[in-house]
Amino acid sequence: RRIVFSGIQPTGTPHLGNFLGALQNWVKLQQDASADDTLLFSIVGWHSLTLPQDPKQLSIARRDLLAALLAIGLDPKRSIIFHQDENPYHTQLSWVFSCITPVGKLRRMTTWKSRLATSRNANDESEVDESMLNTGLFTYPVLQAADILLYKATHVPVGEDQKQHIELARDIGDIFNRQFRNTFPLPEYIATTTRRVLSLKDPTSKMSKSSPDMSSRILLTDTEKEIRKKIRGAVTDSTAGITYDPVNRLGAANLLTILAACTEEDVLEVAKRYETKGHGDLKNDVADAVVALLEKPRTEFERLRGEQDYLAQVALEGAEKATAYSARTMQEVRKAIGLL
Ligand code: AQP
Repeated sequence: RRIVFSGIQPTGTPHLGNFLGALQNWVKLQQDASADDTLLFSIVGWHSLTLPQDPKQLSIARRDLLAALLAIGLDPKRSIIFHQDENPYHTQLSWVFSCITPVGKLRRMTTWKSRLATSRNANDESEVDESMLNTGLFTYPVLQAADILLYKATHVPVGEDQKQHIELARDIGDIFNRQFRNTFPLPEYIATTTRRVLSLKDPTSKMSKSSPDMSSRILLTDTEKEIRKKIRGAVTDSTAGITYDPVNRLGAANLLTILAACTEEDVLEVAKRYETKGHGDLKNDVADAVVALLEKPRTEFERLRGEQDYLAQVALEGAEKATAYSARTMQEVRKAIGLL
């Protein structure tokens, strides 16, 4: 019996990277699930606070994200779809875990290291300066471990950038099990077939919701015109012919990755078809494939956005189910640690 858990931050409209790297896989898992399996998909509001958010925009993004999750095909009758911040046990368990997680483990997280790398000391450029970074940025992998283990999840489908955090969740579960009582199964990471989708404007970094450059990402809500324009403007190189070279030709490799993911083919097979073609041909075909892929989610999203009462009802029921489901784990934890 599988218990699947995953989350997404309400830091903006989900993009093609979120969709191909994670969300599409959630829908597949839902389709393939057996009657005994439990699926939990969460909008992780608490996590979004690790970076500054405009409260008004956050509130809208949070609601829209629920509409987007339903629009791609997640079904509240089959999966528990809920706001993490509406189940109080996440932060409670996170605190318990904070108290058994060595600081050294968090310092090894590549997400933290890359944050540090961008935070240089104002007086000495070669020195990193932790003092300007908030504590949440450092400890959010602990909250993520709590998100997962609260439901005793066995499988966690996330993008490859999150793999290390799942390993940390296993470590934390293991520490708890040894120190107190065997409570948590150790969750497994479920990989997606799609590699990281990269920014269309700077293919050395991933496509991201919080990049200020809107043309760097394709939103689930983009119109056909917007999708075509963004793909036409994607950064590629000036070498003739197309090859899949994810080291030296990042822009073209990213477009090939996207096309292969849309058509569910092997990226090298796709690349072969473009050996003698130009970037323009590739971009046209990528645009066609992305337009076709996102058409249904986009229209469904627009429809659901007009159904605010329905969305509120889904959120309420999701939060009730998630809270009820996890209450038992929290009781077990409290008993194990002596706070009952
Ligand atoms: N570019 C990407 N390619 C493949 N997968 C991706 N994911 C994110 N970006 C890519 C996967 O999407 C899921 C949800 O991500 P998240 O909302 O929890 O936050 P994130 O990983 O930090 O994604 P963003 O879009 O870059 O958000 P911001 O800008 O807010 O940080 C995860 O499973 C992630 O792996």
